[in-house]
Amino acid sequence: MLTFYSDTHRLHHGSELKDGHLMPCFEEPGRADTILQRVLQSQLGTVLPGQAFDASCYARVHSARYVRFLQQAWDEWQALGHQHHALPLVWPVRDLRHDIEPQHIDGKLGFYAMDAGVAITPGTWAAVSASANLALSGMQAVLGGEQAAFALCRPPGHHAAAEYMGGYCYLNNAAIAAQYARDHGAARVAVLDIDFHHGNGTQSIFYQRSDVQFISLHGDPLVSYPYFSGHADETGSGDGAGYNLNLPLAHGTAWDGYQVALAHACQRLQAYRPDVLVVSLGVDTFKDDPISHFLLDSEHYSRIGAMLGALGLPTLFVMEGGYMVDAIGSNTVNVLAGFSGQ
Ligand code: Q9C
Ligand code: ZN
Repeated sequence: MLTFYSDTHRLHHGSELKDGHLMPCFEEPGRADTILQRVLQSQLGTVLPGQAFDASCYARVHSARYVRFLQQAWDEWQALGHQHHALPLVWPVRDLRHDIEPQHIDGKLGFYAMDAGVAITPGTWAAVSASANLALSGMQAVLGGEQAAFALCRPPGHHAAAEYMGGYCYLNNAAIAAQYARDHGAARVAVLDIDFHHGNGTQSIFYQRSDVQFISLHGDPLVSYPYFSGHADETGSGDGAGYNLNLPLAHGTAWDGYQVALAHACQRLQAYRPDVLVVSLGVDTFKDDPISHFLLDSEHYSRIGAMLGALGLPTLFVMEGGYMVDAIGSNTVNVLAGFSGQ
């Protein structure tokens, strides 16, 4: 399997609030390093740098003004004399105004964010655009005839929607790749999201569409981030009615429960008959993950890979979360090797 990787991810490492203290984010450069190392060690296949794509490819799923905001946010922040990372601190919840974009950067940060896990740093735009380009490069390879590819994206993407960032995500790499497939000949695309957290951004982007099916297995939002999205009654609307499937799972779900839900997801994927499958691959379902609550063990990732491989679909894997840095390399590669029957 081809892997697409770029060192540019290193330019971004945000800060987040932990117990009231500003700390380096769990989502950190060492994550991609560990995964790359394991890809190389296990001889999964060739590692390629990916290529540049125009920001207009991102604007097929994000609004143009949101992409412009991401591109310019650091400069606007720095122009006010700030040196440390910018973080959103005020949000237009419920009856506050959503219809007027603020001019001040403090207002824009809240306007375009769902939480405070998305610092803007000097290298954020370089890193997030390089990350999206890896997903696009991977999709290009799959459309070109590769049975599967792995986009080693960092920062991740699945919490980012058309006009907001959140949960360490800025550009929605999986959605950008899925849309690219639609724009280049695929009639139907499915996105299967197996990150521990609900892929609210991807769901939101495709919620009213029948040409992209979205299926997510995740921690029940009653007790897990992102809390405000991911319930089973979110099934799509308009043309998209019936094309969104959420499988929220209880706190403490282990392989026996997980496997049943994944088998159900696979049945629904088969029934949809997509031309291409995008897998939002998070390994924060691991038993020792520091911010999640499932109990999967390393061998289960091989089983997940085998179940996905049995679908026989051209597949792009897009890296999402996973924070137990010592284990995410082997767990990720177990999925990919399991898929390939290795
Ligand atoms: N104390 C992804 O896995 N914060 N994002 C959780 C932990 C947000 C995770 C709080 C977690 C976002 C891509
Ligand atoms: Zn996650």
